[in-house]
Amino acid sequence: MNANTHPDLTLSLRGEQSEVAVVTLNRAAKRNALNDGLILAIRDLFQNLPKSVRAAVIDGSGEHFCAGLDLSELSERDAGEGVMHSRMWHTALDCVEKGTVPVIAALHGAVVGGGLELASACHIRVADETTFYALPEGTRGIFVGGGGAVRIPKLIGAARMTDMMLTGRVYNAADGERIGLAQYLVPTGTALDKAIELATRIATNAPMTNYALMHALPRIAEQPADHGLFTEALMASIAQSAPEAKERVRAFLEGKAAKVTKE
Ligand code: 1HE
Repeated sequence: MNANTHPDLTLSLRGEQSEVAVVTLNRAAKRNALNDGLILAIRDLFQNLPKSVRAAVIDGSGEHFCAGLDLSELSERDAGEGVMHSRMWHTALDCVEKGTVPVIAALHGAVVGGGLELASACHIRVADETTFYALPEGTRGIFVGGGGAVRIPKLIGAARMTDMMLTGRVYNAADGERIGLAQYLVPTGTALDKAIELATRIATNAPMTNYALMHALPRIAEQPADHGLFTEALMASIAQSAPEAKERVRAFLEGKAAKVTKE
């Protein structure tokens, strides 16, 4: 199924049960720069994913994943409007990060500024060899405003992010994977296929396990250790009490479920 939810955003459902949503930024002529309409469309789409969807992928059409904020809209805002604009991005990218299903970013070409902020809100990043990462906000006299100040240091540390913004440093695909901007590095042109493969596998997990990974794990990371251990115990008990979890464990004990094997 294909649905145009917004002229610059396409939703396509994949898999036998339409369990994987592929969300494509479709503004290649502007390098998928994110204007207000597109950010709101991302928010609306992730708030209203079809019930069949158990995992999602975001990719970009054309030669680049995303050139970040649409700079042509920047000059129109005063300080108060700037705060509201940044908060709008926060809401939209929270719908990606803390929505209903895990989201995988399929990266190629430029992943810059707000494009890197969008990618950072996803749970897994798959990059092909053409990918490059930058935060040109530093050299454009602005600042990150789409949650990057919170999410990017969690991936690469504050020191590397500070360097990217102070010096305009650009990381290539291999170095990006080395420092933690992406978890997978794949040959040119294959990021979307790899992301769909991963999403298809993720969609077979018990939904409560996926939910716990998206919602409990990042919160536990921000709790004092003692609180984190307690939250972990509560989450573990909720997950394992689901009938589906019991069935899966029984299947393994009866020799009917896959073992863990080397790649
Ligand atoms: C844009 C944008 C944009 C391209 N806003 N229009 N982001 C940046 O500072 C990155 C700015 N973009 C670039 O550095 C380059 O465009 C790219 C490396 C991404 C791609 O280069 P290239 O040679 O493939 O494309 P191009 O010729 O530079 O751009 C094609 C068109 O897209 C051109 O418009 P045209 O009408 O002349 O054809 C560009 O003006 C347009 N375009 N990027 C508006 N970003 C929540 S806060 C987040 C803060 C930020 O994200 S700041 C960082 C913004």
